[in-house]
Amino acid sequence: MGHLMQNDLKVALVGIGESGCGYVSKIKTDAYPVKKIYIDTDARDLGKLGDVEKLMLSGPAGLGTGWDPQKGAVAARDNSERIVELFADTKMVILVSAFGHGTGSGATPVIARILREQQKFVAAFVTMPFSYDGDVPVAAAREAYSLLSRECHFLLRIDCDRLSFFESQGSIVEMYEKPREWIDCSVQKIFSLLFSSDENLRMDFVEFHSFFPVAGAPTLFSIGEGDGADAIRSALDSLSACPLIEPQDKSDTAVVIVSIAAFPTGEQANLIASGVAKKMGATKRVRLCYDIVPGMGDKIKLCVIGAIDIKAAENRRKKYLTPTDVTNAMQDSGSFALDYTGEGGLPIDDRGIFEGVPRLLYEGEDLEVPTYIRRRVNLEKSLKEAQKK
Ligand SMILES: Nc1nc2c(ncn2[C@@H]2O[C@H](COP(=O)(O)OP(=O)(O)OP(=O)(O)O)[C@@H](O)[C@H]2O)c(=O)[nH]1
Ligand SMILES: [Mg+2]
Repeated sequence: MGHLMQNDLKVALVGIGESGCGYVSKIKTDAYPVKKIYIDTDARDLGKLGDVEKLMLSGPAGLGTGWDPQKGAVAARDNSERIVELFADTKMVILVSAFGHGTGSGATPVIARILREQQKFVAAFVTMPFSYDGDVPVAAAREAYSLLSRECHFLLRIDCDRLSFFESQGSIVEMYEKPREWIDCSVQKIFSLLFSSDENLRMDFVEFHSFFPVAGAPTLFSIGEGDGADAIRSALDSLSACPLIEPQDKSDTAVVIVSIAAFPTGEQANLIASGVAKKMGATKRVRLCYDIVPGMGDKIKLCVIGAIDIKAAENRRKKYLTPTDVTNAMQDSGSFALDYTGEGGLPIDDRGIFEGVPRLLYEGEDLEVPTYIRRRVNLEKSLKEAQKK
């Protein structure tokens, strides 16, 4: 184990459901004070993981939930005392789950809530299914995400469709590997920030927590790199092309942590800090940490981790909401699941082929969405009426 300054910080890395457990089993944690815990409703899948710390959610007879998130949620709720006990000595919990079927989608938001109520810092890394996984998993994942987003201090959503939009297509097996790789890499970033033996990189947990003080604020996460004479500019530019970043949220970023894999000069550090603030809209605080990797040459890697200013995001989104949506949203404070746009509430995520295209917002309207959808024109009815004339 490396030289640790945060011996008192106990972190649990938790896989939930078959794929969530699979992701966690491959994340290397040997160098850190992190315990892995595996949670599932499927006895056979848990058994395959061998001699590891596990929690079998009793209820669905050890057979999984058969894609039913309701069963996953009930199983987690029924086991809440065991969950509280299991994490009694843990300050920070990182939940990892693949949304779409029953255990991951149903149990994760419930577990997050139980732990948040126990005053834990709750982080979650979740994957959203490919749209070709089918309508039922996609709908289950959206519902789960909306619930989970209220419970986490830090929530990173890895959208499989967005990954395939940004990354070159491979076989199905390769495409399934991509979300796992992104989860691995982003979880490792958090670990190196919290546990690095290098104090230029390491961040005290209290300071880290101060970047994400409340549950419910969306998280920003992006990785970019550049090399050569223009390394900083290309690294900054590539931040916008990272498939983990949600473009519409950038302008409401409150604070960011930037981890830089290279030791910049003072002038370069200034350029990076002001470039990140400009690109990400960091209005309050930019904190640079240096993750020096030998042999980087003239390459610069940036990892930007930030918190979206929930108040600013809510104010901005009010423009796209009907009065009823706003009232509901205000009552439900802490939630940022205000994903409705346009009169009458067209779900933002239902942009069909426009998904993955950055939003082009103008006076409260997303111009990437065709006018007839924005104005809610019933094409069939209009055509019939036109034919009658
Ligand atoms: N990225 C990725 N997704 C997968 C993989 N295997 C399954 N999935 C998707 O992950 C989601 C959750 O699947 P599982 O983890 O098997 O489901 P579960 O949470 O155990 O839920 P139940 O078995 O229904 O109780 C689904 O949308 C699957 O399509 C994989 O290898 N990689
Ligand atoms: Mg399962």
